[in-house]
Order: sequence, then structure tokens, then C-alpha cells
Amino acid sequence: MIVANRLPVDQVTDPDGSTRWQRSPGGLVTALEPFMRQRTGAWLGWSGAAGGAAPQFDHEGLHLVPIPLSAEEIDRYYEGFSNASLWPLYHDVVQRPEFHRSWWDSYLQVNERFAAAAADVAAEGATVWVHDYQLQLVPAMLRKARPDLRIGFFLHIPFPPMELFMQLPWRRQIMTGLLGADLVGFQRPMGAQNFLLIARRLLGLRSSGSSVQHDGRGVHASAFPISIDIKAFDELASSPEVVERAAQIRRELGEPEKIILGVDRLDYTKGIGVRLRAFKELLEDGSISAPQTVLVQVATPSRERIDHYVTMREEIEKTVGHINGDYGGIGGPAVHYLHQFMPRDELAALYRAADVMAVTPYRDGMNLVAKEYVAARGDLGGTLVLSEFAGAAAELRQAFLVNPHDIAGVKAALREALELPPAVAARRMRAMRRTVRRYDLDHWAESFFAALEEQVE
Ligand code: ADQ
Repeated sequence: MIVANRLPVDQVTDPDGSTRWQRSPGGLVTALEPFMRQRTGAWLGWSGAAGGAAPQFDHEGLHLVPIPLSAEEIDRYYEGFSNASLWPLYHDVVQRPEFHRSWWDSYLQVNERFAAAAADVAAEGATVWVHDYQLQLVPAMLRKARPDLRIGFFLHIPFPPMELFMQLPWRRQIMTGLLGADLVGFQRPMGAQNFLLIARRLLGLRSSGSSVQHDGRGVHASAFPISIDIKAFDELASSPEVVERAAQIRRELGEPEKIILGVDRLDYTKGIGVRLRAFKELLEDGSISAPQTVLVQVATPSRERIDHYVTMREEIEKTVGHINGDYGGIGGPAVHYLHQFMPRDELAALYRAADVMAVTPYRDGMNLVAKEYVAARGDLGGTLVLSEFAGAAAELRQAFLVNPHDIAGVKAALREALELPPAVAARRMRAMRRTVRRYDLDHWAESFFAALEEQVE
């Protein structure tokens, strides 16, 4: 059973007023959905809209259990504590986290609701896999209600160093919540180390190797770097339709010599501003010129009611306007900015059309976009500029690794990536493709499950 903040589907209302369920965007869903479809099981999560209890239902082979959230809970548990307290705190305090007791109360209440529903639905001795920062209290609550369950927890975002984590007024409760799991998984070994250190120092627990003793049980903490369904994405991106669409995109952009691409949720952790600034300075100092070189930035609308996101969007759009005002021509902007969701095949075509993929987060648990780009380049074309602060940098060593805080470094990497001889680019791409093929999504989920089984036996 999967327990995650969101169900893998959204309820959409058609113009005629009828409603239907549609697969939803986002990293977690992209990662887990293909894995769950091959198995039997249930998925518990919020439907994405405010409202009361809704019945369980089956959708394309999955048994879905909606967890209701009221408008106030969306405000406090989701947009508040999850996305304005925990999200910035866990991402190196890139923005200042806000702490409010009313948000915490709501987080506690909603976690209780998830745990109660999971306790209700899970079969005797079932394996329950709880996901992400919105539900860190669920493992302990669920264990209390159902000691027969095997409980795994996976954190998709970074787990911060102790100095930052200690800011959290409810640090003990969060740690105790996570310790209800048999296995706590992180994207990077550093996350597991931070967790183990905090368990020792804050809670005084005894640890040996990568386990701590809590409540007479061993809790294991370890890294499981997430990936994507490489084979499916590779096939999609190599299909004649997508290859043709990629050529068409280049034509629609006016056959530029070089295309730089950015694809992100519009989030302040993703370093979209860094990329724009580096691009602008390259135009300014004459290293590149538009429209021979263009930047395509796709930004998915995200968390649009949270203040930090509203401000960031305004800043980014202002910068895009400045760059196009200064360097664009009639019918030929320097930056093509799309604030919209893209179907997978269109995304694959964009990856395939791009000469340089720029992924420059200040901090990112993994970053699936970087892996998707590599998976899409079966033609061995294209180069990847990747932030050292994305989890993916540990695997994609042949990318141009950059420090997003160092604009000069980002500029130099973009310039180098744009000028890289195709044979050298192909060598780098081949090496990265070998890595992503070996450690794909199935490897991630299977190694998590294997470790969970080993831990419990
Ligand atoms: P996210 O922060 O959402 O995920 P990421 O890993 O890049 O970030 O995943 C984004 C997903 O959304 C990708 O699959 C991408 O293709 C898709 N996407 C982005 N923009 C899109 C658009 N405009 N239209 C359609 N699809 C779009 C969180 C963590 C990450 C971690 C994942 C998975 O923050 O670090 O890698 O979970 O664990």
C-alpha cells in the first residue's frame, strides 16, 4: 500500500460540467505510477480538491482511497506547514521557513487522518510504503494502531543537516514520527547520515552502522536514489512521431543554431533565475547572440497561492521580459517562456530538440528532469549542465557540474556545453545513459523493498 500526500490522479471538470479522473503531474507520481501498475495494491492520498469524504474507487488497475482535506487544512497542513515550513527548511533554507502553531496542529491532524485510513484499509501483515515530507508522522501513528504492518518511509526531498533541522520547533515529534518506520529511505547517503546523527544527538538513541535502536526495534536508514522508467521514456523519445515533432519544434523556433532548455516546476529551489541571469550575461558580453541561440524555459505552475511562489514568478517573468526586450527581434524572442503543463510526448520532443539541458537547482532531492533528458537522448546528442546540489549529480558525473551560486561558473559551463564537439558530447551521453539504465525505477523500488524485508526478518 502506498500512502502519499496526493493520489496519482486529479479530478478534472469538463466544459459540460461532468467530472473525470486524469493522471496528475509531479515527480512522485511519475516515479511510482509505473511501479504500482505492475502490482496489486492500494494508494491512499488526497484528491487535490477541497471537500468532504469521497468513496474509494478503482482507476486503471489501482485501488484508490481518497483522503479528504478541508479548505482550511489545504491552507495550513499543505500550503502552510508542508510547503512554507518544511519545504524551505529541508532545502537549505533557500527561502526563510515560517513556523506557525496553527499550521503544525493541522499537520498533526491530517497525519492522524492518513494513519487512521491506512490502518483501516491495510490487510493483515501488509507492507505500507509512506511517502514524503507531508506525512512524516504517519509511520509512528500507524505502527501504534497496527503493529503487524511492515512500514517503509521514503523522503523525496533532502533531509537537512542537524544545524538547520534544529530550527524546527517540532523537531522531536518529526523524528519520533519517522522512527515508527522499519526503514527510512533517503535520496542521498548524506540524508541518512543527517537523520542518524539527529537521532543520536537529539533523542539520545543508540546506533550501530546505519541503524538506530528505538522502542526495542531497529530502524534502518539508508539511501535509495530514485529514477524513472528509463526504457519507456527512451522508447517514447525515439518514436518516429516524437523525433519528427522535435524537428518541427526547431523549425517553429526559427531553426536556431543552438537551443538551451530548462524544464522545472516553478519553484524557488530550482534556480530558474540563475539560468536566466547566466543566459542574459552571455548575450550581454557577446558570447552568444539571439535568435541564433535561444533559451526555452518550461515552467509548470506550482503552489500558486504561496507568497514566495507568487513573488518568484513575478521576478522570473520580469527577467524574461527584460531579456526579450533587449535581445529579441520581431517574431524572434531570445527566451521562449511557457508557464504550462506539457504532455509527456511533447516534453520528450523538447528534450530531443535541445542542444543543452540546463538543470540548476540550489538544492534538489534528485531531479528527474536530468534523468529524463539523458533517457531521451538515444541519439547521443545534447549536453547536460547540472547543479552539484541536485541528488542526480552523484550519478550523472559526465554532465557539466556547476555551483548555481557561482554565476561565472554557470556561464562558463553553458558556453562550454554549447561549444562541445559532438563526438565528445556523445561519449559523455553514452556514459550517463549506461548509469541511468542500470539504476532505473525498478531498481530503486526493488532495492527499497528488499531492504525493508531484510530489516523486518
Ligand atoms: P519535483 O520537485 O517535482 O520532485 P523533479 O524530480 O524534477 O522535481 O520532477 C518533476 C517531474 O515533473 C518530472 O518528471 C518532469 O518531467 C515533470 N514536469 C516538469 N515540468 C513539467 C511540465 N511543464 N509539464 C509536464 N511535466 C513536467 C520531487 C523532488 C525531486 C525528486 C522527485 C522524485 O523535489 O528532487 O527527484 O520528487 O523523488
